[in-house]
Amino acid sequence: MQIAWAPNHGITDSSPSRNPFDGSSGWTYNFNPNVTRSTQLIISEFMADNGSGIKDPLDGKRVDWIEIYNGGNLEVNMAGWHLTDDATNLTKWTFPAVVIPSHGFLLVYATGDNEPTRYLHTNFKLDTAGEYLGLVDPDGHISSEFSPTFPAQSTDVSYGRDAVRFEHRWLLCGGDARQTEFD
Ligand SMILES: [Ca+2]
Ligand SMILES: [Ca+2]
Repeated sequence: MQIAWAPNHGITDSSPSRNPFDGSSGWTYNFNPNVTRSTQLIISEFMADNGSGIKDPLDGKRVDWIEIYNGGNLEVNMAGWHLTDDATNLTKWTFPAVVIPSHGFLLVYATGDNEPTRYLHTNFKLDTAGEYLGLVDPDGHISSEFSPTFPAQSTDVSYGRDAVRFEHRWLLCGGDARQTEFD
């Protein structure tokens, strides 16, 4: 593994003189790959009442869907991450090994099927009346959630966060979710 530091990293030690980190052998560091991923993945958008939007590629039905956004600078392998609609069961559905690139999106179909083939299908659906929705990392930490519930949803209007400002917003039409396929 190679590690590099930005020229203007601003890292210092904790002494009063704040000696700048130079990467030389006089320093030690610990690399924790879990620090960034747990805070940079969000549920960016979802659809709980799909009347005329994205179709399930397996059977052509219009289904609930959830979009995940990786706001970090590293790709994330989702193996072992979870999505859940139950705050008392944070490991309800587990992702297979699928990679989301840095600043990439992944679309998950919330069909209740847990379809194990080509596309991602959760074992739960989204309640139009509103319910809990969470994204949980392999260590059980909540990375993104709508708590205690997301608000009641309208047909063909998706709900989500601005991927830059992380604010909740209603997203008209909803059909612009970035559809992602994987093999
Ligand atoms: Ca639904
Ligand atoms: Ca549900």
